[in-house]
Amino acid sequence: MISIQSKWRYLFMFLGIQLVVMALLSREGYQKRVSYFIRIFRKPDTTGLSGRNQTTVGIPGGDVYANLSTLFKTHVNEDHMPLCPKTSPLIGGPIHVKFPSGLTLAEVQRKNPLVMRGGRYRPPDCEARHRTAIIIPHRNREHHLKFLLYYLHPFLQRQQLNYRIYIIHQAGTYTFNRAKLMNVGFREAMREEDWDCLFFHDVDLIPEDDRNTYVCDSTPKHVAIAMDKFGYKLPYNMYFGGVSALTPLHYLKMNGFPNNYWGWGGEDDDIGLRVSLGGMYISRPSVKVGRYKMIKHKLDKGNDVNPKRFNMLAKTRQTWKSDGMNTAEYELISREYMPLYTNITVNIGTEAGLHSPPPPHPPEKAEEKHPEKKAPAEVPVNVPAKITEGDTNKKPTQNTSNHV
Ligand code: UD2
Ligand code: MN
Repeated sequence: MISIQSKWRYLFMFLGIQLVVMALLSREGYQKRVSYFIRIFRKPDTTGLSGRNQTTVGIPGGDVYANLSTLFKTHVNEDHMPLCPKTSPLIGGPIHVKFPSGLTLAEVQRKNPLVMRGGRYRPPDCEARHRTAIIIPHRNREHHLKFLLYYLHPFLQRQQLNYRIYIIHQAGTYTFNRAKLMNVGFREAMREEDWDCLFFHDVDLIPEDDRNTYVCDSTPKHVAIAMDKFGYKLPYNMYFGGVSALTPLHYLKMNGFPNNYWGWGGEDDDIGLRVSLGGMYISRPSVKVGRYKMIKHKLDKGNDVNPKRFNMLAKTRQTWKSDGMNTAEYELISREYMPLYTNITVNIGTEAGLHSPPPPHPPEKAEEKHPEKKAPAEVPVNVPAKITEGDTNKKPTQNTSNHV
């Protein structure tokens, strides 16, 4: 016969086991289902802002514009503005990224009424703690730029940053040079304002989590750590492509980025190596937070795979001090203050310099045109390391689904 006391004991044991199971399910990623059951027993949330993370406010439906409208109603005396809180109360969690058809720049502008000419923003109700410049190398990617602006502006506003978006547009049709454009962006942005952090940002990468704050760390930060194109994993330890964040001091310590990588590939590994050569470490956000969706695309015309990249990478140790920010030569063509960004158009010349005609291209080896993705090389993050082929042999982006 079971006594009343032991009945209670069994009941408590049963409830305890249920709690443990729920906790495990929640840890394994079943938060949605578990919180659905929890919500059945809880009073309805009257704020409409309940999040999946207790310490932050979630974004209803993952909509990047969800809670921004509260800002527009704020009126504060500009002379007596309080410092913004350390963690913005507007920050949510995961963002649901999709690419609405028919989106126009005018629509993006309409949805961001507090963004000033030149893509400039300051929080209307508090003094920002951080001043961040976003530097985007660009040519012929207007379609991607529109989607990036659509997501980036509200994302940065929710983080209560003082920011400006710079598009560094390579003039002409000569081979693209991503890293040199970053050097131009650094100098032109710093000439304009005393930024305390610079984000170097591919035009086709959309952040997928609000908690990925666009502020600098005490060491150079590689931000795009988990991308859909690499299965939301870091492809290899020394990887430094996509999005990175450096203070002006970090940038100068590593002599900026290289100027001599023309075409696709290698420059990101050179930059990663420069961090170590400049005596610094790479920091990263967690894989949960540093998530990005890349708008799928083909390899661009005028950005063929750079066949010299392995030879160049083998020499970075010898070249980094004589090729970089200290030798970046360019000709500024125009600076335009567009409604959603500052457009800097620049002539960066060719391998032969700013004004001399380009040298004839040597014929490329057939396999260089479509290098196969190899197993990523394991190189410890903090140790200056020899770069091997595997590091820079990420397959250049080919046409796939999700193409917009
Ligand atoms: C990878 C890296 C990228 C860079 C590149 C090699 C990711 C997510 N990114 O990108 O950081 O290291 O390999 O060079 O792995 N661009 C233009 N117009 C052009 C060509 C390039 O605007 O005609 C800009 C644009 O901002 C683009 C970036 O350069 O996002 C990188 O070029 P990509 O997107 O063609 O190269 P991808 O995706 O393989
Ligand atoms: Mn890309």
